[in-house]
Amino acid sequence: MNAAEAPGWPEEFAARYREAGYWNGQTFGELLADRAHRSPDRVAVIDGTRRWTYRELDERANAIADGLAALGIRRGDKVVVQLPNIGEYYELLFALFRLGALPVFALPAHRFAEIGYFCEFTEAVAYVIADRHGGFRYTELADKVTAAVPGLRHVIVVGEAGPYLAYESLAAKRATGVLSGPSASDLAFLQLSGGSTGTPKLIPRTHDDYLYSVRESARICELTEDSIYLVVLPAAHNFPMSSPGSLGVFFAGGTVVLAPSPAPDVAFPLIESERVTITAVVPPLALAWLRAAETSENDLSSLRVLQVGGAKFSEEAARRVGPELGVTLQQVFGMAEGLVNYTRLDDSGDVLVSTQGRPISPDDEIRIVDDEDRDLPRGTEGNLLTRGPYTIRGYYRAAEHNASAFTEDGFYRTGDVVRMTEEGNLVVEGRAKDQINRGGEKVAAEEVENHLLANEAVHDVAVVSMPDDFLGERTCAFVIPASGAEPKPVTLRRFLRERGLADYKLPDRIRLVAEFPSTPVGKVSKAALRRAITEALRRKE
Ligand code: J2J
Repeated sequence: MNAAEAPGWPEEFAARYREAGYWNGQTFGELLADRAHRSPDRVAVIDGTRRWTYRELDERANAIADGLAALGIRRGDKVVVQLPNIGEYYELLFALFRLGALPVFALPAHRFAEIGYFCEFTEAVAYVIADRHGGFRYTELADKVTAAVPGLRHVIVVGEAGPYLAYESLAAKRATGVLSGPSASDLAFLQLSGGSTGTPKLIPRTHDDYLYSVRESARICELTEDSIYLVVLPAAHNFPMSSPGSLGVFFAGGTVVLAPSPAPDVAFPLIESERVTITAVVPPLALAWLRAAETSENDLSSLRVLQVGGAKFSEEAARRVGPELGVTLQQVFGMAEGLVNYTRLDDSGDVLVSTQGRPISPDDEIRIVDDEDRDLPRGTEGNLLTRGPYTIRGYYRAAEHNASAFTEDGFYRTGDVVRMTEEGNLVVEGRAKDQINRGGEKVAAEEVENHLLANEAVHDVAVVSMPDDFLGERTCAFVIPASGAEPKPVTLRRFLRERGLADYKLPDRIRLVAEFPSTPVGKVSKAALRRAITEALRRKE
């Protein structure tokens, strides 16, 4: 991988991280092999009535890796993976890790606009889907993607493959050549950034750096062979994958249980029947679970830790978690770019409910600065910058954006506004990046704006967040119509859907205006627009 594609750590930092034992030279493929050797018969994955022991997961990963190799998929190739929470996801993940091919993690909610872009931009050789899920036919999406991206050589389908290649047939294929696996300093995958730019950014993570964060997360969350982790969020999201997530559980030798939906009527029975000990949710889900637990007859007593993260969890709701669910709340403030903060399980009640925790590593460098990058005194809120052994030094193929998203000495500008408490915990106070956090789902304002600007009836547009009791924030698009046009919100929303934008990115509200308020330097004042919509909501307009 050349440095222009994915900027790595300067050699002096890499040497330091190796010396400290953070980067220990193990790959994810080796991690699974090691587990399969040590506890072959323990259950690694549960998906409905299907179970995989560590030995079975290991063997299947090898068989699938052989099948992929037989298709000509090689080390360094990109494979867009868009699977729901099913066991095959982990077989495929480890198969790709072993080959050294890089999964590009898409979410099940993504549609043509996102998938087409990922395939094109990464020059992906394959796209892996389930035939259908949640009432959506992914094979139809694949028809559009293959027509638009000629370089995509294979579509691999779990389930009814139609004209495409059946995932199951991969396990029967045999590779002809010898696999040359990756080394730990190679990229392991490309993860999605929540983003604030017109096109989604991709995050290059190595085996070395990611595995370090996974091992330490497993330790901080006190995972053992007896841990049973329920995956309720989309399995490919960074939180349920690595904080400590499924990979942390595999490291510890515990069991991963897949929930097909996060709804309490699906998740609660699974917690009861599989004796789940830990799970991770976003704030709106925590609220939904708190409400459902009031009347639920399910036995949730096995659950010891409820992790909440992805968006700010209100202190009021946080206070209810311990007493009402009988668990320890753990707040997690993380980002796919790297830095992850946890409240520790033995922190005092006040720290658990009122802070978002502290970093994983003693070598996570934290700076809280003003708009001129000057360090602020402890306790003052400011922009969070970070650098460390598992935080990237640049996005994948994004040299221009990297110049502003990172400082010259390699600190990542998180776009989060935080303060640090006396005892060193971070409290998220707000956001400086142009992004809407819809209950943990991130929407880049500029991306939605660009799509709306493609509509003839739209002269200009500004997308901002508006407060929402349940999701924390929702999306509002202010639109200046083209002269003579009067676009209807439903028409604009349909237009976005037809362009293949994921549903969660569609504006919850669209307001037509004649002009935008501006800042003293003449830019659109998004702060004034946010105030305007907040005020209108308060007046119930
Ligand atoms: C406030 N904002 C938060 C929190 C994330 C673990 C947990 C979450 C993510 C994640 C992750 C927040 N309070 N507790 O990758 O490994 C917002 C911040 C942050 C952005 C990152 C993980 N937890 N956020 O959410 O890449 O704005 O990762 O910069 O999706 O979510 O989003 P994402």
